[in-house]
Amino acid sequence: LYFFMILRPPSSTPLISSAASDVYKRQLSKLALVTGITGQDGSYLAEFLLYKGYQVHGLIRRSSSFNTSRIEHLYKDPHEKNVNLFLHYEDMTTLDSVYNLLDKIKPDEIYNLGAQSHVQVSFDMPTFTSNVNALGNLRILEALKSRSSNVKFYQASSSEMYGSSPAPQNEETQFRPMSPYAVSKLHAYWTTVNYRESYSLFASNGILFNHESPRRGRTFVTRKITSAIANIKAGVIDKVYLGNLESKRDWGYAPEYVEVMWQILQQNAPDDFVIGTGESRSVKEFVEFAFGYAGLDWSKHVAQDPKYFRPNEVNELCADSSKSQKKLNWAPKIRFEEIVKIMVDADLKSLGLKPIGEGREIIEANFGEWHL
Ligand code: NAP
Ligand code: G4F
Repeated sequence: LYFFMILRPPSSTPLISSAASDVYKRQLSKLALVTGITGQDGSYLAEFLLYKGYQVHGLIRRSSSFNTSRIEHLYKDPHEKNVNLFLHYEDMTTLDSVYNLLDKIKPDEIYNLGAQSHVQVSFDMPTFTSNVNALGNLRILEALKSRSSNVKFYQASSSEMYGSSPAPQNEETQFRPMSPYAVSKLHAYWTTVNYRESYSLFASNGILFNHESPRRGRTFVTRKITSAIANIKAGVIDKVYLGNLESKRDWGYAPEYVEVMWQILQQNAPDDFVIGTGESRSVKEFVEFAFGYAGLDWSKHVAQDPKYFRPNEVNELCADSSKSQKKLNWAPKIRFEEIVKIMVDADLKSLGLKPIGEGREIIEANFGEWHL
């Protein structure tokens, strides 16, 4: 009940009432609207924007169980003083209140991160995936168009869109999507470009390669592995079942990637940017390194189950981020081994086990300020 009290958005009164606009006084430098704020990236982005002095408005969807665990530490009751984070119920499949929200809160920046983001699930739920990912983006851009808005819009595009195009991939590489998820993201990508070119909206795509963290959902392969390691160490399970171990991904560290989302919207002109580390590793390499770091023999604990193989597989993703390096002066700090260490340590700690210890040091050496 306590958590419900502190976390619930102000749902008993209309979120957008005439009085509400008084609440959102523009005492702060800028105001951002974030879809997908309860997800991995949304939660880090909210943290980063609050640190930058933004007032942050997040859309969350109604759920019968808590879906706000990643932003619990950021949320304050709106009746308190100096509240800079506000939550609004919405769903990407309808976005009923998006026009009202734009009128009332007048955001300077919109980060569209809300998505059915699981590739394998998209094969089971293709129309839902498209409704959320493709039409959700279109709903926001239509609203922006109709308001001839000066809002800056960021679209969370994905390296998954490259599909079968050979690595390395950059902004010029042909898209050859291989999943309903990729197709839906491609729709959103092109809608963003199209609305930029047709209506002069400040609308940019970040084409982000895989990025991970201790906040990664537990059904994505990296977190599934690191969480299994902690559970094996704790004696809760003995085996983890995976699918294809041969596919290769370019894995980066999520907190760094939300910083660059913000940077993309601070440019003078809208544009599209590839963001990745330029290093591609197989799922098997992730398994070997993560189990090795935790002092476990992976071959005793990893088995394969055909149910985790996809109808179609993207074999290799590897970013050529040279445009971002040049134009945004962006380069990744945290590399593959370090991400694995950070994630294994965090999962050990969350089960009350002693972390191996290097994960914390890596964060302290590379971050400060907003990400501690
Ligand atoms: P995530 O953890 O799965 O978060 C997705 C967010 O979208 C969650 O807040 C989720 O809410 C919300 N959402 C899903 N369906 C919704 C709906 N119908 N209405 C409203 N909200 C909905 O994803 P992520 O890893 O943070 O990724 C953020 C974005 O970047 C996504 O668009 C993803 O496709 C894209 N992307 C991610 C990566 C990556 O490697 N992480 C790479 C490239 C692009 P609940 O919490 O209620 O589920
Ligand atoms: O962790 P994954 O599910 O990530 P995937 O499919 O690359 O998608 C992620 O990255 C995209 C960017 O390229 C995002 F747009 C997307 O939203 C998401 O964040 O799977 C990674 C690889 C795949 O090749 C998969 O087949 O791991 C393989 N894999 C092997 N066993 C598994 C498993 N993936 C999952 N989820 N679960 C397994 O048991």
